[in-house]
Amino acid sequence: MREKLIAYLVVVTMLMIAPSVAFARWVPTTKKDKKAFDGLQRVLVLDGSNVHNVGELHMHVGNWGNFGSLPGSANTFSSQPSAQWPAGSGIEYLYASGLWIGALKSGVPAVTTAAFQTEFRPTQDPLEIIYRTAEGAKGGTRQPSPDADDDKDGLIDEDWLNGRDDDGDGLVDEDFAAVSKQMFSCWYTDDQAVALQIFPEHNPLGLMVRQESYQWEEDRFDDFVGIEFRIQNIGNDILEDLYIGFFADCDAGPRDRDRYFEDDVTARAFVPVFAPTSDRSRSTLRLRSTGTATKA
Ligand SMILES: [Ca+2]
Ligand SMILES: [Ca+2]
Ligand SMILES: [Ca+2]
Ligand SMILES: [Ca+2]
Repeated sequence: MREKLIAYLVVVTMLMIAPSVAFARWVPTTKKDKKAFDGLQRVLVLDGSNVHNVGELHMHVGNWGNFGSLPGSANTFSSQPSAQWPAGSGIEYLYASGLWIGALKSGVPAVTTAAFQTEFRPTQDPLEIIYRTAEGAKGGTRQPSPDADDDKDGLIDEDWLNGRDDDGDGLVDEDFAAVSKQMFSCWYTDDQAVALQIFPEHNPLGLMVRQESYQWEEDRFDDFVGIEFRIQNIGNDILEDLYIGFFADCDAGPRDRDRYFEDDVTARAFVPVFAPTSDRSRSTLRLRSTGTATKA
């Protein structure tokens, strides 16, 4: 019986992710690295339009587990805010970061990364873009509202925002949960053929990641972007000892100053992670993380 593992993680305060690599600016130089970015397929949203910008932290969100805009790079979206705070200041706190997931795959350790190696990717279906919504959107009512079952079919939020008819009722995204003033929704996997072509050493865990990110505009809640990941084992291997983390290259400084990242000082933040529920009978794991740290 294939074991299913679903992990749920909320990370707030992207601005504060521990900067393990401070000014190790990465620019694709080798043929392989350039190929990795050249190989970004059309379903990846590369036009820079997907930026959280209703709060004070303006942050680019990719639909392949990547955050930040890689300022100064040759990418099509590098002129967009990376993780800029306060809004409009031109002060960046991030070059790029990305989701990492490691586990024992049938006893063999394997790790999938979103940065800098783009091993998470959406499918080639043009529907696999990044979707934008906000509280109040049609179909997006959520609990505790009594109208959370938008289509009155007895199920709540059964057709999440992905451009698809997930419940087979002929309607697309007719009942999902819209969170915050600005929400992005997307999904990707770690076993796409293009990732294996570019990174032949990549050993997929067989994961599907559903990602939503949120931002609010009220003064008390506008200094962060919240991100939720729902991670599912869609492969045929049992995954054990699963770890979730982020790679982050936190170049900090005014983006219009040449080599602004060279005077960065690093610090580490220890963010508490706890598992409020664990339903072993369904092989379900829920993780929630919140935390803050200080800027060095
Ligand atoms: Ca419903
Ligand atoms: Ca539907
Ligand atoms: Ca849907
Ligand atoms: Ca709903």
